[in-house]
Amino acid sequence: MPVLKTLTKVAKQVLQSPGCGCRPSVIPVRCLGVSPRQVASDASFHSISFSETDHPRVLITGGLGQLGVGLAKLLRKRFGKNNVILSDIRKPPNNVFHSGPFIYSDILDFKNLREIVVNNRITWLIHYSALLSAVGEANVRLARAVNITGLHNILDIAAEHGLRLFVPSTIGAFGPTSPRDPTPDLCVQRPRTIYGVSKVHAELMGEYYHYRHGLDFRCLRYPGIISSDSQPGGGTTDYAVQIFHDAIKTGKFECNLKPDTRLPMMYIDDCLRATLEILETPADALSMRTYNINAMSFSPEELVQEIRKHVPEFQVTYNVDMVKQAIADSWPMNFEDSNARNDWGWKQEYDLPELVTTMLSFLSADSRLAHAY
Ligand code: AKB
Repeated sequence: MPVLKTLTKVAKQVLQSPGCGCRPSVIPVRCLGVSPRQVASDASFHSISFSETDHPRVLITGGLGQLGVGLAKLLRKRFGKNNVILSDIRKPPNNVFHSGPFIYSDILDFKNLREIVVNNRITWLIHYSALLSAVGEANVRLARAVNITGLHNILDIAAEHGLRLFVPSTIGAFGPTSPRDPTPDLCVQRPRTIYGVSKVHAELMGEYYHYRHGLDFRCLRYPGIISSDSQPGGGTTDYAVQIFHDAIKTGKFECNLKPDTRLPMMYIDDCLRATLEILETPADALSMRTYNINAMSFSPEELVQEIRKHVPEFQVTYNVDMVKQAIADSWPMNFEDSNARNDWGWKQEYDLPELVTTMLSFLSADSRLAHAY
């Protein structure tokens, strides 16, 4: 057969291979010349036999952000303390350092990452390192490096070592030309932030590696996440976390979004449970690789009203941050997540009243403790 015909046949087979997440149809990554780093050593192509009954060995990148410590806690309960390694480039606080394995890992350093994966026999990689929407706009170069170049390292390592890879995406992966109320899984995605662009890139690259190389890529588009014991860093939805701290500490809050800015939101426990659930779902139950997940949707004025049911004297003023407002105005107001509900039974436990009660009771218990010492 002429060379061109053979190549066309191989390409067709690859493009048509089912997206089942299993590895047999995989053409070894090194043959495809995806990355020169991947031909460096044959030793890195030994296949890892990971049976579903074994506990996974998990690495979490960006572990000191809003979600890493909470996810590590949940996964350690399920898979054992020493099977879940948190990593970051920052120094961990004492409680994190003493709660389980923690190591330094820089996602921009390919060799460092590969060494960690090999030495610790990692089988699942949760990739939380990223610059969020508002901070990304203030530092586009760094956001591009961390969110795009860093992701390329993660994808290559995950493909090379047969890892299950989870990368979060976000409501920020949509833009002003997407349907906003509700936003379905599949629609126009033209975000206007570097964060959003990098997340669409991550969704597409992960799916491409899945269909082309059999990478077990899994992705959830998170709403704004609200947590009591960890702070977000540089997002547009951060107001919905800070408002609880200020309500408890000072009874006053200055909001940087307009009162009627409606965005999808979720309590951290639901977010972490959804993440574990999609990671544990058998590959053949997943009809897609990137899912919206939804829990609730509210505006600052609706959140304030709910908080006032518990803190009646709570005072709120509005001082709009134009950058954040423009970002929020381009994002979904409501998320459509029927695929997640149908494919793997996703269901949130927290609605707005439950979220507010939980946040206020956690934070007031914390502040009572702080005053007691
Ligand atoms: C942000 O506001 O940038 C994040 C997000 C919604 O992805 N919290």
